[in-house]
Amino acid sequence: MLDTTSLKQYLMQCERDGKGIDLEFIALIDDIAGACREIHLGVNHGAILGVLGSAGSENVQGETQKKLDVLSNDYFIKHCQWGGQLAGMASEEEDDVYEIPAKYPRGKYLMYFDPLDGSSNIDVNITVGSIFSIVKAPEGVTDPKLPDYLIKGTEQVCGGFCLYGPSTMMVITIGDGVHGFTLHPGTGEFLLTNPNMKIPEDTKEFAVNMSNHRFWEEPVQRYVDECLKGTSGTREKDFNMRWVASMVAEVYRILTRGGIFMYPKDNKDPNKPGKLRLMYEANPMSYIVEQAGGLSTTGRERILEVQPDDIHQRVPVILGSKNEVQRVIDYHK
Ligand code: P6P
Repeated sequence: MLDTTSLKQYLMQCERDGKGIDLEFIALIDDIAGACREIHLGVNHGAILGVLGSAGSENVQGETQKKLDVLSNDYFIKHCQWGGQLAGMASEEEDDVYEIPAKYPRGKYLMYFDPLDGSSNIDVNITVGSIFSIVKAPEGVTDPKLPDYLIKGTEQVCGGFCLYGPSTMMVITIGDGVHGFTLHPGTGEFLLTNPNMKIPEDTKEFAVNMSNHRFWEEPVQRYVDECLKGTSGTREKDFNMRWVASMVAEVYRILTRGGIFMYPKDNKDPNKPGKLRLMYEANPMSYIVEQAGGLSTTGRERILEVQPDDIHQRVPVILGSKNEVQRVIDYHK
């Protein structure tokens, strides 16, 4: 086995080096890792455990819930509600903010999470993931209500995701770079296999759901059309395309070899300014991408600067290799 650092050893070293985290935070990450290990087992055993397929219910997003969506949400709550680190949590699968039961102590952090992102892929055995974001609760707030959760992405203490792919990996930032940890299926430890992940500033690979092309705004149509023209157009280089329909898989690929990921604003549903949710998808992923040297924007605004007005609000997302994202930003001006 690789003689590598575990997730807990990495975090303990950060605490000793005064990188702004405390033992309470480390205990919370340990609980999140426990939830992810349990989700890993559900995903990894596929149909064997009878956890695939639809739960026969809808979430607040109006999306049909898969059994594993509901189970993953339960695992996050079960592992994270009792330890005394959280003042409260908000989940994609919960209509309202989740109040920590009175029998448990409350702590100083708020957590936002998407317990199983990309779950439409689960029944077709394609990579899915969990995404989480942690902030400090407003000073002195131990019984947080919705307004207390509406905190900008720039205030995040931590952004992370767990990727249930050919291997299961935890990718995390506490503001000291981005580090990838691979789950050892035998010992259950997350081992540091990808320290200091950096996104190349340039790329030839874009990721977007092309079927929405006619609904996009002009700057995005222009950018993608130029990529498609390749060497026969103004870009003078050919591009490759990917679309996994699982944000965690796309972001991990971009962290590994560069790329630009777009779920832009479209007028398919004028009531939706985008598909992805700010608090538990766009914000944690944007923190990670920026810490890895990339950019993340709505096209008009840095995502981390967006002032939330609801825990389930949606935003357009354009993130990845710095020079490509900057080009899209320039096209919006
Ligand atoms: P579409 C998964 O449902 C998700 O939230 C992201 O992980 C993914 O990038 C996107 O939606 C896929 O959306 O419209 O292509 O199915």
